[in-house]
This record gives sequence, structure tokens and C-alpha cells, in this order.
Amino acid sequence: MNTKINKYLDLNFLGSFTNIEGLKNHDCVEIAFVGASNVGKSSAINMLTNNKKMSKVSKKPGKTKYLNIFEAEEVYIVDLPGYGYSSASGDYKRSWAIELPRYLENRRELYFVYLFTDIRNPLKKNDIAIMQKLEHLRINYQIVLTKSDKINVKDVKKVLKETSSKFGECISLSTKKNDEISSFLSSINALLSN
Ligand SMILES: Nc1nc2c(ncn2[C@@H]2O[C@H](COP(=O)(O)OP(=O)(O)O)[C@@H](O)[C@H]2O)c(=O)[nH]1
Ligand SMILES: [Mg+2]
Repeated sequence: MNTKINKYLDLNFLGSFTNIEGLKNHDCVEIAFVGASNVGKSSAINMLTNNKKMSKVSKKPGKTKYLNIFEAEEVYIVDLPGYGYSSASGDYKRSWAIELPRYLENRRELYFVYLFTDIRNPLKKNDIAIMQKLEHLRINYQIVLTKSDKINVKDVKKVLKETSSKFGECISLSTKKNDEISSFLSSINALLSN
């Protein structure tokens, strides 16, 4: 559990944008982090860089307002607005109801999506709708079951097995488990070496 992590991603924060027109074009691999509000997308970016302030982690759902883009040597990571936060402002709702589908449909640079979902209550209606959209658009994705420290190890294995048998190999992730952070880093590095 406390194995040392060899190499973090050397990400730089490029900026936050209200719509996809703000994102720059490039020839690198772009990876999107998609999921409901509060499932741990921003925390994952902090984990990958070993920098707690890299992406704002909010205790209040719906605080990462727009599309946040991070860049490393050969990869771009886009932290997309989290959906399903019913009391979000109109602006914020617009960003997930309109900009998220626009991003998925139009972003030429998009190579792969990580779909984040809380392991305690995974794959809700909105997640399923996103998965259907990704399949329709033929965008490759993997499910990340977050906050795995919140349930016991046996249950983590059980949920992993169940979701993997239905939706292809899934991974579990916790800010508190170095082995899972390492596996997630390896998964990203594998995408970059393809
Ligand atoms: N226990 C635990 N809490 C987490 C984990 N990942 C995120 N959180 C907490 O969940 C809340 C929402 O996280 P955040 O990264 O802002 O979610 P986002 O809205 O998807 O970007 C914060 O209070 C985080 O500290 C995790 O792996 N374990
Ligand atoms: Mg966030």
C-alpha cells in the first residue's frame, strides 16, 4: 500500500476555458477525465503530479467550473466539468450539459477517456449515458472506480470484478493508496507509448 511511486507526471496547468473553442490544437495524445461532480477527478490530477495544489480540489461539489487543461511533455489532460450536480448554477450546468458533449463530439485531439465513478455507488444514470455516447462515437475509455479507501479491500475486489466483467478492465483508485496511483500512472504511460 505504501510502495514508492517512481515517476509522476510533470504536468503544467495551461488554463481553464468555458468552451472547447478556447482549447488549442496540438498533435499530442489528449486524455479526458470525465465523471460526476465530486467523484475525485481533480484529486486524481493532483495525485498524478504529486502536487496537492495542481488542480483545485473542492469539498463542495461543482466547483471546478470549466474545462481545465494540463500539459506534460507528450500528453494533454483535460479535466471536464462534472455532471449531475442538481443545485449547480446555470453557468455550470451549461458547461456539463452542452460543453461536455460538444467536447466529446468535436475534439479531434481526444484519444482516450477515463470515466471516474465513486466505487461506493458506481455507474449512475449519467455515467451510463456517457458510456453509450463514447461507444457511439467510438472513443476508447476505461472506468476508474474512485475513493477505494472508503470500502474494504474485499469489496474493492468484488466491485472491480463485477464492473470489469460488464465493461472491460476497470481500475480502482484512492488518494491514499500508492499502488493504485502507480497503476493509474502506468495505464496513462501505456497510452503514451502506443
Ligand atoms: N477518501 C477519499 N476521498 C477522496 C478521494 N478522492 C477525492 N476525495 C475527496 O472527494 C472530494 C471531491 O474530490 P474532487 O477531486 O474535488 O472531485 P471532482 O469534483 O471530481 O474534481 C474532496 O473532498 C476530495 O478530498 C479518495 O481517493 N479517497
Ligand atoms: Mg474537480
